[in-house]
Amino acid sequence: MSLRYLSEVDSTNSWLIRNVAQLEDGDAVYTDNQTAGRGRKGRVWENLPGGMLCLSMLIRRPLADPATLPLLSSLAADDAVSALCGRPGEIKWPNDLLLGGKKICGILCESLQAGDSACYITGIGINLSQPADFFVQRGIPHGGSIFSVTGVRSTLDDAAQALYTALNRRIAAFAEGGFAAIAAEYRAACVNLGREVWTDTLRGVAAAVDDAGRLVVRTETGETAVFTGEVTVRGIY
Ligand code: BT5
Repeated sequence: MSLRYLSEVDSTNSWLIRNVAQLEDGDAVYTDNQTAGRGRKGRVWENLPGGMLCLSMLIRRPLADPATLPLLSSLAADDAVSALCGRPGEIKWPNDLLLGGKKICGILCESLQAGDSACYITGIGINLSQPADFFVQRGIPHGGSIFSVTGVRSTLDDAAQALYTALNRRIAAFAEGGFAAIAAEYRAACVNLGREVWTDTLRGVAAAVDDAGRLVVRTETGETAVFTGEVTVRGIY
């Protein structure tokens, strides 16, 4: 298990995928200069050299519930943000982390086959020090950094250490118990509950996050549990 700094890399997730054969469970890399950061579904994760933490960790142990690794990751990112600026974030189900209503963190989890076994990567970007106009210029006015929201400056190494510690602290219980092992803390940090939400196919009120990590949406016709990443929450940004 090791945490390694890279001065520049296309994507920390891609670096782990390329080097998986030489890596062990818990190995992680981080940078503050990611030149081709990836979001979900081919979207771009915007980079400002020196302004953000990009960290990816390889998980080679079996996971009871790999589909909820993004939810676990958002809780670990929240731990790190709280440690860095003294203020907890707000998790927007399933895995966006907001601070003061701004998206300060993005998470991309991937799975791959290494030899006979499946392994997983959690890749986490935390905006540390970009000014507010960085987000406006890049067309992401709902984005923010710890600095732009709270005025607190954190160093890259402190942020990487805080996130790596949080991931390691949480991963054992999660690997064995799945989402149920972290459900209570996740629910306490989740801001969707009680709010109006909609997906492509339904509209209602977020009533709960169940023990499988699904968002339970109450509609006029009853309750439906959804496990799709694309949920819009009214009035959250
Ligand atoms: C994400 O995708 O939010 C996942 C981002 C994961 C980045 C990490 S960094 C370490 C690791 N290595 C990688 O290559 N990736 C991971 P998604 O939910 O699809 O959101 C993408 C959207 O977020 C974009 O379309 C923008 O609207 C917005 N966005 C892009 N860059 C941003 C930034 N720096 N801060 C806030 N929002 C951003």
